[in-house]
Amino acid sequence: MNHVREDSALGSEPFDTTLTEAGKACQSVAQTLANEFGLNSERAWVKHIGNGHINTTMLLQDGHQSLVVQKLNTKVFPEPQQLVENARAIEKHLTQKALNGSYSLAIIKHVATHSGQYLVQLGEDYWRALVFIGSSYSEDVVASEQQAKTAASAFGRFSHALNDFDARQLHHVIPDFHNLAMRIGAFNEALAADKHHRAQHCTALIEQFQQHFGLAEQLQQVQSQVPLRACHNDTKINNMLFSTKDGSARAVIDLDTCMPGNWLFDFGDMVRTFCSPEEEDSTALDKVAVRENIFAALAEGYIAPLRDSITAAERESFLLGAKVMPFMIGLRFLTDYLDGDNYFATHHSQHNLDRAKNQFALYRSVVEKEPRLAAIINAI
Ligand code: ADP
Ligand code: GN1
Ligand code: MG
Repeated sequence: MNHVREDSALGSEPFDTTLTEAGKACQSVAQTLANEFGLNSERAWVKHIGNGHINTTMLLQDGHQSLVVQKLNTKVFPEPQQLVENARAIEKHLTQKALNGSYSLAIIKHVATHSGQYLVQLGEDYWRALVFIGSSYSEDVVASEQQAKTAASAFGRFSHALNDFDARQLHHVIPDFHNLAMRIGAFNEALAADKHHRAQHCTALIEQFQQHFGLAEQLQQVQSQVPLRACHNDTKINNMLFSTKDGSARAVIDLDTCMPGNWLFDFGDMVRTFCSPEEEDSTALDKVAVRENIFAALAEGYIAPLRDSITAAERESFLLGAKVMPFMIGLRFLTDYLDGDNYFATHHSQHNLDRAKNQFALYRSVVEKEPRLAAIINAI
């Protein structure tokens, strides 16, 4: 459980004279951001929160107020302005829904600087601030059927609330984000270059992935039969905040990849991150498998709020999404491993390889259980 108490950063002494160089740099960023976003810079203090792989997320506090501040990863998001415009457009749409009583989750809101900007440039870095959603926690592994249903239902309510949002107004902040054929192309390039001579350490895994590249064609065919939707595109379990009071859903967060897409990807990413009893970088591959009871709870939770708008072809596409997501994210981890770990945050040199093996094991489990999982969806 990634649990951030509102007073947790105050446990550290703000003006510790033994600060390391990195600590001093953090302290100076804290003071500048506090100034920009209207906190008391004399008392400002930051601490890292969350387990995201892309941005650097911190809690900024001054003893009275708390804000989430994020340094945006500009290698991944080369146009941070567009990312903020997308997230703010969704924020406005959801706020409207909340006002007319049709959206009850908390909404991720951007905070403006005193001069009305939503991005602060410090050197080459871009920072933004979000309202801190207190009394909440995120999870990296789903603990129960109830939790799966709660989280999936919240993602379903989010998808439903975006049903009348014109997806075409969103910038393509990462073009081809869920284009498997393009991801296979990127993998082939990384493998041909093999810049770090790492392919020799994973020949068997490379072959296993290669044997299933036909999935890309299957996906293209199914995509031509389902509607284009405004999608979240990163519905992993730690992009959901739960209430510390009663475990109910507080908010859908991390709206950075909201773009036009298909619901099969949002469904599939939930299967990828809810169903395994192991974290996505676990090396206990014998334990990596789809928990069918969790799958059933998430399918029920997600489909219920969409019941009036989902098409038959879309419902049928969900199982393909459940296969594609672990396969595609696994392939992206493997590509990054071959490429020298330039994209995802890693903690050791095998990290992306461990994740790729884990995701392939999960993909295999979805394939093995396909008839039973299809029956579960059909029964809803
Ligand atoms: P990343 O893009 O790196 O995944 P996220 O936006 O998902 O970054 O944030 C990382 C983590 O920080 C989340 O999993 C959550 O635990 C915490 N977090 C992010 N935004 C908020 C918020 N507004 N309120 C409370 N916690 C948050
Ligand atoms: C990244 O930002 P985060 O950690 O929620 C990635 C997703 C992957 C995920 C794998 C912008 O998500 O696409 O599915 O890691 N986000 C981006 O855990 O690439
Ligand atoms: Mg995230």
